[in-house]
Parts: sequence; C-alpha cells; structure tokens
Amino acid sequence: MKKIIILNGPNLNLLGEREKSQYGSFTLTDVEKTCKEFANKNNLNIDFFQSNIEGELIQKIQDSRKNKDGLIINAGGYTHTSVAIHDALKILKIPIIELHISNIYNREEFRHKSLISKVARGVICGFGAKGYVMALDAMKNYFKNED
Ligand code: CA2
Repeated sequence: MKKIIILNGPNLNLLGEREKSQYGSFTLTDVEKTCKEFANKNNLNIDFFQSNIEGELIQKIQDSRKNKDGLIINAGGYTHTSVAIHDALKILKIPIIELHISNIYNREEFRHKSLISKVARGVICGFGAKGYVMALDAMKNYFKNED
C-alpha cells in the first residue's frame, strides 16, 4: 500500500473559524476525514499533519525520505517565504504536490510567488477543500502509471 503524507502549514488549523469567504466553512478535521475516506476507498495509507512551526514541518519532510511514497503540501504562508522548506523538499526523490485552497494567483501580489512550485511535480490551487482529494487522486494516478 502506497504511503502519502499530507502536510499543512501555519494557520490552517483555523479553517472554518474565520475568513470563510476566502477559505470556505469546512474545518481541517473535515478535510482530514474526507482525505481518509478517499484513501480507504483507493487503498492508500495517509498521514495527515498540521503545524504552525516551520521546523516541525521540515522534520516531517525529512522523515518522509525513508517512509513515504508521496508528499502533498499546503505550506500556508511559508509557501511564499520559506527557503528552508524549499531546501528540505528539494532533497526528496518522491513526488511532491503543492496545494492551495485559494487561487494564490488572483490574490495579493506577495502570494503570487511560491518557493515550493520549483520542487513540486504539480500544483493544485483554487478549488477549495476539494483540492485535497484532487491531489490524492493525482498521486494515485502517478503511482498507477509508475507500475
Ligand atoms: O490557499 C491556501 O491554501 C493558502 O496556502 C492558505 C494560507 C495562505 O497564506 C496562502 O497564501 C494560501 C493561509 C492559511 C490561513 O488559513 C486561515 C484559515 C482561517 C482563518 C485564517 C487563516
């Protein structure tokens, strides 16, 4: 069974509480549940993790070198600023999908730049919470074509 880690960066623990017009009314726990349902139906093993701490995200990225087959990351605000997360991802040989709930390209200028896109196989953004399942589906297809 293929193992995928889904990483969520700072402030995503507040989903559903504020800025509902931008990010929707679902909570991160709702998203996790939907991802687990998809994973169960599609024979995938998922590890869902959120942290507001850059170093904790980097540790998970480093650990996934040895024990994961794919990585999906919504790095939140770190997307636009973190050279350290970029560097940690660059070391990985497994496929990486960058994910955003909102369309970062129709928002403020400072969100248009991502330090993650360069090391990602693909990017999904602007499709709300559905983007998480879209990313899992993309990962599933990647594994299928790899066999
Ligand atoms: O659209 C996305 O998924 C983002 O990665 C979300 C980040 C933002 O900095 C990126 O530019 C785009 C922010 C997540 C903040 O989430 C909140 C949720 C509820 C209330 C406040 C913030």
